[in-house]
Amino acid sequence: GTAYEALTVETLPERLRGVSALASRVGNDPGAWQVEEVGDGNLNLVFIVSGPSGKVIVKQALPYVRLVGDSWPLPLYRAYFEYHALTRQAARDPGAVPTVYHFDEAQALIIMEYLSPHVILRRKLIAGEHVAGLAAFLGRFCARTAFRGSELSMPSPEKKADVALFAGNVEIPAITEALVFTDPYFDAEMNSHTEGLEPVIARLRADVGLKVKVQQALQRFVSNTETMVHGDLHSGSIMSTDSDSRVIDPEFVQYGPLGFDIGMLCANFLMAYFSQPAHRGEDLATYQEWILSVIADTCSVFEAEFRDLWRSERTGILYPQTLFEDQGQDSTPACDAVLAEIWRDAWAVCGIEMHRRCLSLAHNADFEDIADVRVRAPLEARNLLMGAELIHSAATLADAKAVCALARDFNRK
Ligand code: SR1
Ligand code: MG
Repeated sequence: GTAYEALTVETLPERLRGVSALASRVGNDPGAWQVEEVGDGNLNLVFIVSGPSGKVIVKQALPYVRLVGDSWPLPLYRAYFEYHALTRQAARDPGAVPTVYHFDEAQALIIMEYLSPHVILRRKLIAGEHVAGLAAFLGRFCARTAFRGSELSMPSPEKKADVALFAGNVEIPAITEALVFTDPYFDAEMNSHTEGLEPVIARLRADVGLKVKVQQALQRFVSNTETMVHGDLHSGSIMSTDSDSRVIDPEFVQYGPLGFDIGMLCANFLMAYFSQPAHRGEDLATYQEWILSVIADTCSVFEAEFRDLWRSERTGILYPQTLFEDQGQDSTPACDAVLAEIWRDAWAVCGIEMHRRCLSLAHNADFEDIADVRVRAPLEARNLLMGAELIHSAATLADAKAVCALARDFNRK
């Protein structure tokens, strides 16, 4: 194919005119296409291409980190892994991710379904909007992708081949290893934080026990290839209407711990929760409780779905029926033990994600949109302290309801 070249609004119609997957959905005359670049993430170009017959999304990787500039190169091959992640997620949880129409490896480009009237969930949470069915959708997505991407269900040779395939996605996990698991806990070059947080940050960095627990979580993240994780499942990676949601943007895909995605997801709901006092008026308490209900329900749906899949789809090499059910024995204690490890990993990742979004590179709009730092800092402090509590007590927390109770406590501090 032609050598890679980043698309622009101007060049896209001419360069993609021969792609039938695009023309058949938008219209055959590229002269009639309208192109808008709407990427608001940290890494890629995202175009909406509209024509007389419809709209599609054209997503193209840039050879550098968009947030930082060309001083930080980033391999284009990440689009290849994103494409393969989307196909696996679509198979493991049908309808949960946008349909892919076309992939061009040389151009690091994916053409996919335009979701409408979906918007980024983070914006809805900041605006105080509700999404019906959100917890059920997310709980099922996390459980299905976790279970069906693991040796609980996948044939072992297929799983190993997949682990080997995604092991080629090197630079992207390295971002998570640094920005999420390491940089918050020392004075790293790209860090930034809201003025006023210095005493809290000093407290976190002085806590050797905390750093040990974070390193243990990192060790599991880099060396435990239990399942294919989305790898960046925050509220900016979910698009919703008032009653429908999809998961997007799996370019941080890798094989990792079963509890990684749900842990990161819960962190982003908790940050939405802690930031609400700056965004809401009279409806503050009601809306904060709705966010907590989403956390609790997502986790209970995850657990119910995981147990259901355990009973109905446990066909892999792990905890085989031959060792349990076929001998008239109940495998529930084994499932309980797997879930206990999932939650231990999830709550540690949750706390770590709560730290990195306030301390390292790439903060989130929930807090960043609070212009007055005197308002923002105390809200971020609650979030940071609760994150530390989650990391310390990850192995002993009863359930998501206990996490919600903790959030209410820290929200009052
Ligand atoms: C340099 S990339 C920064 C962050 O953006 C992505 O969305 C991931 O969350 C990553 O950590
Ligand atoms: Mg992203």
